[in-house]
Amino acid sequence: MSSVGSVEVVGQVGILTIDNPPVNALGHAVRAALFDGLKTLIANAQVKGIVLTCADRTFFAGADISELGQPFREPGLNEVFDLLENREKPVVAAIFGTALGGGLETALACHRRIAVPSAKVGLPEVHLGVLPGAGGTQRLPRLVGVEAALDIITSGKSIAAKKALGLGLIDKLAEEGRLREDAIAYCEALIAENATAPLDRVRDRQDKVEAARGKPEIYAEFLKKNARAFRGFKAPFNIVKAVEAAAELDFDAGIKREWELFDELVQSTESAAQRYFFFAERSTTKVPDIGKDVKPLPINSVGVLGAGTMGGGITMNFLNAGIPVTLVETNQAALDRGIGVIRKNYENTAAKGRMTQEQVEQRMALITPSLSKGDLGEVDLIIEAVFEEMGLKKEIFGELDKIAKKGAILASNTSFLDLNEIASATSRPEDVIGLHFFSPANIMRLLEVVRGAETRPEVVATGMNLGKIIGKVPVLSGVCPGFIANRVMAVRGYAADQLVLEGPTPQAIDKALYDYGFAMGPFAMIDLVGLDVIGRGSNERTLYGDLVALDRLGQKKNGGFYDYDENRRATPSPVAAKVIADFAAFKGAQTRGDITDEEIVATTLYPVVNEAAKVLEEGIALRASDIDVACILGYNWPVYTGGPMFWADTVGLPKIVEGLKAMGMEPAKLLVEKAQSGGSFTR
Ligand code: 3H9
Repeated sequence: MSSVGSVEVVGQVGILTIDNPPVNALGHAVRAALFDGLKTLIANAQVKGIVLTCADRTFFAGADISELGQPFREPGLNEVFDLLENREKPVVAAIFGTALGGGLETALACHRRIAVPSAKVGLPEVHLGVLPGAGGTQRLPRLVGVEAALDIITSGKSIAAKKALGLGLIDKLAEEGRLREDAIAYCEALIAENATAPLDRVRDRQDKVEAARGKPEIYAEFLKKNARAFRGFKAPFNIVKAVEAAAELDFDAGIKREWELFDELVQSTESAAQRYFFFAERSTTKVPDIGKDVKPLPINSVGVLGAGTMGGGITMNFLNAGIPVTLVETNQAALDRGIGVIRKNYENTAAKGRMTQEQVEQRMALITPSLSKGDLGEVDLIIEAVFEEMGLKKEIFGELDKIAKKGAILASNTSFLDLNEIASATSRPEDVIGLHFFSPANIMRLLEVVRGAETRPEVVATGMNLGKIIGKVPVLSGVCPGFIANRVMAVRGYAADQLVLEGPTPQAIDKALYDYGFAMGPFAMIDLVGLDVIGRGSNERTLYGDLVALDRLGQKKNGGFYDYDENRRATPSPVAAKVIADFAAFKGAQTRGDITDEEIVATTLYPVVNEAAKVLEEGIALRASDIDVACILGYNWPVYTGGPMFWADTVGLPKIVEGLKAMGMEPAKLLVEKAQSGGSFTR
């Protein structure tokens, strides 16, 4: 046998075990080992049934993602599946960990599936911009029905073993810790049964797919119901077509159709971008000068200063992870209000059935409310989440320096202030770090970890490790105004503010960016946030200031760039149009003629690419993919474009350089260098 596969025989049962760490991905070596192992066991006359399983931490977690889109090497999964679906010997998949994608498809090609209760199964290919291309779209509907299959495959979500049993996706639960024994016993029972009954295969089951035959309305309704979630993506549409093929075609024709639809996706830029993002997300924690020998410090207790929206959201992350939080406010009313909001958030989750009341109480019991910073003397990590004002932050850090125990981490949630200046207010700048959460902090997955000039490696490692503890993706940033995501995305806003003075309406600009894939355009966004957040306090005359002067604060009052009806539906605003025209005249802005959506996108997003190149050039971000991860997770940049850097490579760097010059902007040095040398940021 090869180095990744081994066979053994226990009585009448042959056991084929694959061992390909870390997650037993079904790359070429694994497929070859499966093929050889199965052939060996099928040829062995003593063996009457087969158990297929894996070593280490999980059943196959899917095809090897790095092989997708590469030239294909035999044997393919379908050849392996032909052996699994042999008619002589029953094959039982023994599942633990996560049987995902091609891993679950392998299990579906076995005659039976047994899993421990902690196992999870799913078809997450949609997140990689593809569909299950090894029979998943054809076999799953045969087990669970077309509607459940549509839901499972387009959502990509994992299903716990117990639920999978209820759905008919697996056949039996094993006792936790006894998978091998239970799988062998199950296989022996099948061997005995098989003496009297022919082996049945998932591919032969027809009742569930026949029930859906000739019903195109199922797919039309499903697409309509999910129009918002599927917008911009390609994979969900091909998945729906493939599942429809399962109902309408015979199995072999369905497999052929599935492959065509898979192939179309795997060649697409959208899938390339999503696969790039998969690895990009996982590489953020690799910090070149912080090796595995630098151990993160233990975080068993946390203090949060400020119980407002940010402080409350930050607190929830730790409560969810079972870590006690001392939450400090300056007055009782603010403290009560903050804690009330946290409770309400949890109760809403419980009302939706996603949490029990007991879990709500367990989390709430982890909060120690306090009106004194003096109560933070023993916590391992203190996160300051107060008003963005340097004087205030320095005062607080000066106090914390006196209160916090030796070695405690002092973190600021500042979103644009100079962390080094904040750290200078303490006698221990080596223990100071930025932990920049994005609002709503309990939901958004991005955590920017800001490394100050003096932050010690253990403290950086602890910040990066927090991602694992609280389920965020940490991206390391150096110190600069706005750090990575806010800094590069602010440029989109400036560009849009300038462009709106040159003729295109707020709705035209918003529409072009919405169609690009953002959840909303910059003007709809500012109306939602409130114009007063930006429009007040400037000494200069500004567009926002002019709107605020008319008491147009956005959705919350009198409309802003749009007018709103009582259902908050936006319509173009003649008042805003006049304010814009007056301000443009005041600024002497040149009006341009007709402008296409493509030009709007270029005018607002090329500057983002330029700023991102500067962030990279200055060493603020470690790598281009970190910037993409930050924009995708912090600003909902559409993942199927890969983020600003991957997108720039798709557009072509010389074109971006020319575009920036045509706008009168100076392209970043790194951008020019790469454009001239035929280089790229991400490919
Ligand atoms: C598919 O199956 C297509 C088929 O339908 C059809 C084909 C014809 N491939 O996430 P972690 C690496 S598409 C390659 O940190 P965790 C990962 O990069 C596939 N590499 O661990 C990381 O490497 P590193 C469908 C993979 O415990 C290391 O393993 N399947 C793959 O937090 C550890 O990963 C999926 O989409 C892979 N398939 O989570 C499942 N998977 O250490 C994708 C992982 O160098 N995987 N790696 O950074 C996952 O969701 C999670 O990795 C899993 C473990 C839940 C399994």
